[in-house]
Amino acid sequence: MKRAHVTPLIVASLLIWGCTDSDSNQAGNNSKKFTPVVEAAVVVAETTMDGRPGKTFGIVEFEDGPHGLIIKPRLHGMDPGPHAAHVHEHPSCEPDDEMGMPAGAAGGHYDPEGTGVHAGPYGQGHLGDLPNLIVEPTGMASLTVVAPRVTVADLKGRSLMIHAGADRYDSYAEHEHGKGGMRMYCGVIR
Ligand SMILES: [Cu+2]
Repeated sequence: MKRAHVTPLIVASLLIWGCTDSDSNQAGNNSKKFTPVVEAAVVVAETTMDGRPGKTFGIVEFEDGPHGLIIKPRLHGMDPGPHAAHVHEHPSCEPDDEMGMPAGAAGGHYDPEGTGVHAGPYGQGHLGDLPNLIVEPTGMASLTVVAPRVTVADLKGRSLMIHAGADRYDSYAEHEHGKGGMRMYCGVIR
């Protein structure tokens, strides 16, 4: 009995897959609206304290989707685990010598409405709060995520910051623990 239930499900899935594939091929011939478009991309580099360009790890692509900003990392050679990711307000990954902070010139989290609240991508605080970037044990990050409140237009002329640790979206915690800690990787979004 179990087999009789499972087999039609597999067949149905294959049929749906087949339809989708042929639909998108047709759309590709007749219309541009189904063609995937990279609307912005940023090269991600290691932050440094001497201002010299750090090692690069690949790119992150962005596009506007029906449910928000689609974020597609194409990165390798990174530290495995979850990393906090934010849009920071200034287009610079230069260090702040006075604060002794790598990528300090990027400023704080992009917060055009001045909420002062670090509430994550689904909250009502910083617009620049993005989902954590997941780096696999191999050092590769390729998992696509969506940030529902932000658009490609918000990103241009700012920076993408990827921190050493995970983001707990805690406004009240010290930056080192609640928001990902050190500014480890950075790229200017043009
Ligand atoms: Cu940040």
